[in-house]
Amino acid sequence: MALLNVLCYPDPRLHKVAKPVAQVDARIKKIVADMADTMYEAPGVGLAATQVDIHERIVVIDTSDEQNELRVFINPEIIWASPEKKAWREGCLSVPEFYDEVERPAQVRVRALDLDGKEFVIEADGLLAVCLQHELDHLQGKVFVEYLSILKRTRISHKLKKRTKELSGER
Ligand code: GNR
Ligand code: NI
Repeated sequence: MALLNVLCYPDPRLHKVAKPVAQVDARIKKIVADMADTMYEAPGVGLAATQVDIHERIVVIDTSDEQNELRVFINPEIIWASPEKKAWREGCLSVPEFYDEVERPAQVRVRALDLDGKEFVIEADGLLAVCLQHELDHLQGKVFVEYLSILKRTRISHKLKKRTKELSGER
């Protein structure tokens, strides 16, 4: 088991755009395993590679109650989004202790590769749809606070900078 360091907003590395994975090989499988360990330890329902400073299109998600249904998405793309929207109270491991409502399409269809490098398509609604869109945003360098007002975002940014400073001073 290996835990990865999760970048904290407003770290500029969270805005890097991830590159597609060329081949699902042992290196990618190791990254996926470490990302899953990191997500479960947090605990979170999803993690994008961008958040652990790996700028490749890799996402892990587990929205199950028992946290025993790991889903892996390599090179994910949203191929359809419903016109119907839904607001959800979102959080992010890179924005600790802040939660706010974001409106997004209620349903999405996503195409990705699995750990065998095989293509699959899933249609999602509810938390899985929210999480997929939240993680795909991370891969584009977008954090959910960018959907909030400038005022809220500035407050969050200041508080997290202060918190990060205090945490590093205590060690
Ligand atoms: O753990 C997480 N919970 C969550 C709740 C509502 C909407 C999105 C999420 S994703 C988040 C983990 C995370 O930061 N993934 O990038
Ligand atoms: Ni997040």
